[in-house]
Amino acid sequence: QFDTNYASGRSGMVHLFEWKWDDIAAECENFLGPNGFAGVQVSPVNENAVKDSRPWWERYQPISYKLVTRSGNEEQFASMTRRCNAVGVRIYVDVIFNHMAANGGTYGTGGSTASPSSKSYPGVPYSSLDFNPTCAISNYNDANQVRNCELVGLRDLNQGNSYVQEKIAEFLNHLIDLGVAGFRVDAAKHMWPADLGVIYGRLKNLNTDHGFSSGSKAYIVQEVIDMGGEAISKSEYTGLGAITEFRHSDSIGKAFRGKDQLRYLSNWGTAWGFAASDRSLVFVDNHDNQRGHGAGGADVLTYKVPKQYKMASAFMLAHSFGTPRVMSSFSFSDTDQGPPTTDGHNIASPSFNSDNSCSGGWVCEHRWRQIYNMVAFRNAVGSDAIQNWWDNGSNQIAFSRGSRGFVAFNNDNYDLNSSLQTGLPAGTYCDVISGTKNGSSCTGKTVTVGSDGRASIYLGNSEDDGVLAIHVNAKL
Ligand code: ARE
Ligand code: CA
Repeated sequence: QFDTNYASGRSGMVHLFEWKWDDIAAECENFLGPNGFAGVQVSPVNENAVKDSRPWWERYQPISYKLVTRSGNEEQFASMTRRCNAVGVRIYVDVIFNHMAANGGTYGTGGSTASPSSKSYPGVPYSSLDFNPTCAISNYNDANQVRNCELVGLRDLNQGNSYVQEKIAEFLNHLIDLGVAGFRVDAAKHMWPADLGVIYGRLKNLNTDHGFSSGSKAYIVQEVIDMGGEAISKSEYTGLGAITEFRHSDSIGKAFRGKDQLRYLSNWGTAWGFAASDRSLVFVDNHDNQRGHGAGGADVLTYKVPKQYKMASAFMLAHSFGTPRVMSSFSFSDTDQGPPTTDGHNIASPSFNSDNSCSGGWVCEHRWRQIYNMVAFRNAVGSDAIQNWWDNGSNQIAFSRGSRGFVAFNNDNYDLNSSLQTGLPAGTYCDVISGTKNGSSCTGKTVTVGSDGRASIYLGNSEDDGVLAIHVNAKL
């Protein structure tokens, strides 16, 4: 099912990677709700194996379906969904049911014990009968192996088994009862589409007590990495729901790193090999490929390359293609490193600076003006089509969204200085990249649109941000 269940007038999902439930609830009320964000992808909610060094990836090793993790317990989770839904922000849970913890994962964040070496997880309970025979995935050209063997040693559940199906459906339905709007299905590529169909078919409608209209179904985005050249293709999954479109991450990274000219982005979308717009969850980076895990490779842009990252994020949010997800990271130098903690174990809360940005080890890309103001841009332009495409024949491009918004990019090593058709009504607009509209004034650059819709657009190549954006709600 691929309707996001967003509240009307909102867009933009943010992945608050490793945040605690209480902090997410406050973020919905204080920042995401007021700034027009539509949803939050949260880190895994169910009990995971505790690893001594507390790496971020321990959360991808389930021990049971009890809702106790370093992010909080069930009561805190329930309070978060209630508080976020109350301000129009939906919650999407990263659910892991391809596998259980690998060898070494003997106790969990909720106090359960397990014996992965004998495939015993009493917290569910699962026994060896519920798993596929032990074998390792080494060949992605063999679909049977990818689905029936173990991903990096993680004990592989058999989703064809009716008891396993029942336990998974119970887990997901419990989350639906608690008010979630959908799921990110981890490692979906490693499960048979037919088995997923059975499991999704058992899901309840969303909980109307949380403001969902009756008959609403969970949004499902399946993690299927398909860069081409392997046995498994995303088209096997797009009938069931949306997929994570990794080619978008790869292509947008290459473009804004200057490995592809920006003028080629004029046909951005399925012509680039992406799945259909409503089946594509799109992102610049995700929690894996920002640190060299998963797929996307060296060209993926992250917060570590801020100018290009902001340009790529602005392009993704300004463009009509796909359902965009903004990554919100903690800063890291070591790729295994977990989130900021108070004592090596308990996750620390973010703190906030007067310019909205975060401190305390949290990067909070979603609190960068250039990013949250583009969520507002996206909400302002709605479903208006891309029009007035312009490029200079290389890396300067611009387009409008109907007559509601206009955006320009300069990735050349010389200034952009042109009179361009913005599609907008005459008036003076605040550039929401260099500043913010504040009452009747603008803290950044202004752009004057003439009665013919044209404006003189200047974007110096040495400016902090290589993008300029104006929209009808930022008219002065
Ligand atoms: C950790 C250790 C391993 C150890 C294992 C078991 O790092 O050394 O063997 O534990 O003890 C995350 C981390 C893993 C971590 C795991 C469990 O990334 O490093 O293992 O948690 O703690 C494939 C999958 C795709 C997967 C990526 C990472 O297809 O589903 O690999 N992504 C999801 C999550 C991850 C998570 C898991 C799955 C597991 O987003 O965060 O792993 O739940 C080609 C293929 C891709 C393949 C890619 C990389 O591109 O097309 O399909 O992605 O190569 O192999
Ligand atoms: Ca599997």
